[in-house]
Amino acid sequence: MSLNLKNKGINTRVTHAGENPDTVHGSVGVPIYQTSTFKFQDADHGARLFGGEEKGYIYTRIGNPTTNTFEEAVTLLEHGYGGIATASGMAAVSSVYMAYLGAGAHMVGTDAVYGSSRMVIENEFSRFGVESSFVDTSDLDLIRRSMKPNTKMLYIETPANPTIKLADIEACAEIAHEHGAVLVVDNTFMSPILQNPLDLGADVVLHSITKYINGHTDVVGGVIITKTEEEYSRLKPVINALGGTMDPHQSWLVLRGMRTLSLRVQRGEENAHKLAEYLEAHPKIEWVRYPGLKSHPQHDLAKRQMKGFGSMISFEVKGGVEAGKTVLNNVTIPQLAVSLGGYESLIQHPASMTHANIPEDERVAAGITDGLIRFAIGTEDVEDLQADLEKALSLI
Ligand code: LCS
Repeated sequence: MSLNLKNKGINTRVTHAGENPDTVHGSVGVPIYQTSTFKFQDADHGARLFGGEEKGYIYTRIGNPTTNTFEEAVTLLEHGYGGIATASGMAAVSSVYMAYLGAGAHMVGTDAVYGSSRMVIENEFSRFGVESSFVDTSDLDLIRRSMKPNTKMLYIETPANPTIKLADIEACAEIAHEHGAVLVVDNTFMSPILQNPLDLGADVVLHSITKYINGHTDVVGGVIITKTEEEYSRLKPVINALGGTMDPHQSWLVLRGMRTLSLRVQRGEENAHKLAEYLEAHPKIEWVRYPGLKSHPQHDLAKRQMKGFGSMISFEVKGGVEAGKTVLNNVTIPQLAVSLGGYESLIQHPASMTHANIPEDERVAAGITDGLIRFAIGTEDVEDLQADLEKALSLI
C-alpha cells in the first residue's frame, strides 16, 4: 500500500515526503545517485528521452533521482505543481529573474530584500535593460503606484530581511495579476511550515534552503516551487540552461536536514517569542521588531497569513552602533555570523554585513538603520539565551 501524503498534516508530510525512491533494494534512507549521466537502453530509448516522449533521467544538470526526491518533497510542503532545486538561494533568485525579465521589462520588489537579491537587479540585470523599483511593500498603495505597463514581476520577501516588515501576499497577488505580472515570494524566513504563499495567490515561491529547510548550517542551496505546470515549464529550461542546479550529494544532505524542519521551527519560534518579549521590556532596548508582538505594526496581518511568527527578531540597543557592538561582541551563545535558520542562534549587524552592498541612502530609506541588530534564534534553552543577552546588555 502506498502512502497518500496529500491528505496528511504538515508533520507527517515533512517526515515521509520523498520516502522509498529505491525500487531495487527498498532502502528506507534515500540513496545518493552520485552520477553525472545515465545510460540509455538503446539508441531509440535515448532519442525518446530527448524528444520528451518518455520520462527518464538523461544528465544530472537536467535531472537526478536524489535531487528529484527533494524537489517532490518540498513541492508537497508548499502545495505546488513542481519544484526545481538550485545550487544556492541566489541561483534560485537569479534564475527566476532571468525567466521573467528581459530588455524593456520592469519589476517591483521589496526595498529591504536580502542585499544580493536587490543588487543583482540594480547592478547586473540593469545592464540588459531591466528597470526596477524597490519599494516598501508593506504599503499596498505604494506598490500600486509603482506598477507600470511594462511591469512583469512583483517580487516580495515577507517577512523582509532584516526589517521584519510584512507584505500582504493575497493583496500583492491581486495587484500583480491586475497588471499581468507574476507574483514571486521569497519564503525563506517562514519556511513552508509557517507560510504557504501559493495558497494565497502567488505564482512562484522560492527559498534559500541554506536556512530553515536544511537547518544545519552545513549546506548552501535553493529551491523554486511553481503553482502551475505553465510556470514550471517556463522556469525549468532556464535553470537547465543556466546550470545552477543542485548536486545529488547536496540534495541528500538537504533531505536529511529537512526531516526535522517542523520540530526546529516550532522550538525556534517558542524561544523567539519569549526573547522578543524580554527584549521589549528591557530598559536598554530602543525597539524590537517581531511579528508575534502586539507592537508589530502588522501583527494582525501576521496572524492572518502566517501559521506562526518565526524565529527572526531585529532590534536596536539604546546608544546606537557602539552600544550594539557591545552586545555583538559579548554574547557567548549566539555566534557572530551571517545566515539564519540553522539549529543554532546567530547574531549579526546588517548595515556592515549582509546589506553592506546596498548604497547607504537606499539602505537607510529601506529601514536598515545603522543600529539594527538581526538575531536568528535557534533551538537552545531559552533561559540560557536570555541570561547570555542580559550579561552582554549589562556591559553597556
Ligand atoms: N533570500 C533570503 C531571504 C536570504 O536571506 C538569502 C541569504 C538568500 C535569499 C540567498 O540565499 P543563498 O544564496 O545565500 O543560499 N541570506 C543570507 C543572510 O541573511 N545572511 O547570509 C546569507
